[in-house]
Amino acid sequence: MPPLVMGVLNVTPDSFSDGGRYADPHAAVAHGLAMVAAGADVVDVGGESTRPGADPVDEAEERRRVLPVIEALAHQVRVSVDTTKASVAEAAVAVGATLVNDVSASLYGVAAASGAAWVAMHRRGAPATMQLDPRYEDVVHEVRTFLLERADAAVAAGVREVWVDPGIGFGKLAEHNLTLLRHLRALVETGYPVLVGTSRKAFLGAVTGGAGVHDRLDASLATAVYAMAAGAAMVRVHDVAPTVQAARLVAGVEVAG
Ligand code: HH2
Repeated sequence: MPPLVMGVLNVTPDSFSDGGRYADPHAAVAHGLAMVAAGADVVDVGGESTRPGADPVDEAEERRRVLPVIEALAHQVRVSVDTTKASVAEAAVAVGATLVNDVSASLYGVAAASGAAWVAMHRRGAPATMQLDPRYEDVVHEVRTFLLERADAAVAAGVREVWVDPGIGFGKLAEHNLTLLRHLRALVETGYPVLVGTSRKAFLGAVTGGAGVHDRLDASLATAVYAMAAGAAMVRVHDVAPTVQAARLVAGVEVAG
């Protein structure tokens, strides 16, 4: 089985790479269906940007943005909801989402109560300040320890499907992101399936010598392949079609004699 591909669907005016493109629900559903046609295994619907410095969104507005889109897509594909708010996660599961993608790593109670799966992502600090001066003694150890503790707590609470995600770009410098990718196996070895999101992120620009946000496809694919070859079970991406090809290639290499 190739690694899974999660397509990003931001129903927001201000996400870092596609903000405003899918703020209208019809445009959002159409883009979600296009990602399904391109081979997405999961569509990740978010109504609040997590980019550094983003403005918070209130609960009612976030629900208004994501629920119609989730409801329309959930018949066609597995849908995750990208949220840090319990009420939004609950409402999303009620209209068909089966995975709570939780960058705050705090909502496993919602997953346990509703039977949904849960992604615990590591981040350091809040979006407004997380990139100011992130420091780690040992980033791999700290991220792994945090995620294991959260994942084990979720299992103990009764969540049946728990994912872990190193949170590339969330309170991390380029060097931290690269170190986490290099040592991704330390997360894979926990036994929890690993999700990785590098798509179009700022460190790709830094490493490639300045590629702008819409000029990072090649670097995004390179990191997705790196992560999948290291054992990531799912990658979260904006560009689904080329990533599906890359995932099939990785799977083909892995079964080759
Ligand atoms: N990255 C973003 C948002 N959600 N969830 C997981 N599990 N892992 C990630 O790496 C991750 C995530 C940021 O990307 P994007 O959704 O494109 O932008 P924004 O947060 O500005 O909407």
